[in-house]
Amino acid sequence: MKYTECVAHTLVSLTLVGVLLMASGCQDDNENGTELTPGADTISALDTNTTVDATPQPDGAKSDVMPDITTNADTVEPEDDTTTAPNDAGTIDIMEPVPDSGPVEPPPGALKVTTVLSGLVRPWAIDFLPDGRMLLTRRTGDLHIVDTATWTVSAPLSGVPAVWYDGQGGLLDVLVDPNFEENNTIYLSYSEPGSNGTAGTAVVRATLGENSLSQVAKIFEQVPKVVGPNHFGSRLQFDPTGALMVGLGERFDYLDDAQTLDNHMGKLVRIHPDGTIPNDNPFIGDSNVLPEIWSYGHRNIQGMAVHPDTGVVYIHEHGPKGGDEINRPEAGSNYGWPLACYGDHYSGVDIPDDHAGQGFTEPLHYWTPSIAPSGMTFYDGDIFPHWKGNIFVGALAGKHLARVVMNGDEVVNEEQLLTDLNQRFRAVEQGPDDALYVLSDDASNGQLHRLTWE
Ligand SMILES: [Ca+2]
Repeated sequence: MKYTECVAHTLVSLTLVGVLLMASGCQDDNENGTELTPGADTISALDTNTTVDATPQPDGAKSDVMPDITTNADTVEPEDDTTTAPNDAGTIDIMEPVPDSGPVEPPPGALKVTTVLSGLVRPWAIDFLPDGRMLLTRRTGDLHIVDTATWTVSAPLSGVPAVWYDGQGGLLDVLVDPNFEENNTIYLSYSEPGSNGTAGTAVVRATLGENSLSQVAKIFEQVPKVVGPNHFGSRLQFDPTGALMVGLGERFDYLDDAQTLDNHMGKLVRIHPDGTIPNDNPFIGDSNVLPEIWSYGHRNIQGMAVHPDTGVVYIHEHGPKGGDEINRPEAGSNYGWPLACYGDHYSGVDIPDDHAGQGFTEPLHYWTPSIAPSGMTFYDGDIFPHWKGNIFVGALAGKHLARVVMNGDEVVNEEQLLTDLNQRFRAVEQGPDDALYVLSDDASNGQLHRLTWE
């Protein structure tokens, strides 16, 4: 069984629309925008075509910046669950990724970049519906349905919860339920306003209509809500058992809380799609630990992807000055923040690199200096046969799309794509047409690019 993120095979007919290249100037943590006032909400599609060709680079030897790591088999063994579990898939086999037999030669052609949407105000996430249409969130608090045949963006849907739109907060990720054709259900993560100027990440599930959401139900709320505009995470994915994984941030000023388990700061959380808690979570039965917690010691999780062969969830998270990480979170594991990091504090204060020696789990991969990763997908389509199994990660401060080459669970090479566009890349997904869709982050001219090989 494949756990691909997009299962429909509607071939979208593309009306090519234009591009207006625009550097946004946001650097560092890399995330903080330079402009927090919502811009005009007009979304326009321009009428010129733009393509960018790039010469592929061979997948060479392993980079010398990567740590030597040994990965273990994932130990998830779902047990009988007495809680309500609408999507509980029961017992499954979780496999290790199989090492590749070797690099696949690129087919004739080159990377083609077609800009299909422009003028987006603070876009944040995309996901595809089984009929080929696309959902688009904007941090302003707006959810749209995009007709991918005409690249027409709908008016904002009603029914979206009120969001705390400031700093890095607002409407964040969107995820389509694997059984959407039966239940019309989607999930949204967002920064939820609290009392006295506080905020925290929350997740709702809702029924998607043409113009509105209905049956909106909050299924998770990060506690405690705190003041501060940074590090809300967040990304959503389903794990191989049908549980929903919620990747969170440590809310920046609360970094030490990433190491304590009575809060949701810097945690990866695992819940059932209705918000109940799986009874095979790693800390079930420990009264001192919040039972939603799957793993901890994370900093700011803004990427999450499902391995196409194993169904296992991988994440990435921001480091501070260096030390962005890719991890394959295992039940109950501690990923070290803020006690271990391949970067250091912004002040220059050292943070020990060594994870394993301190009892923490080493990352599969890290970036020093930081690229400020956001968005993540495995590629499993036929347009890029030579990129099958690669991980694609958007880079905000790094202003490129990272192609991370995997051999089994080992990272063996990396290539920077789309550097010519000079844009902050917020999200990347594989579409139902097997193209890669890359969303750029901007206060007024966010763009969606369709990547093919022609
Ligand atoms: Ca360090």
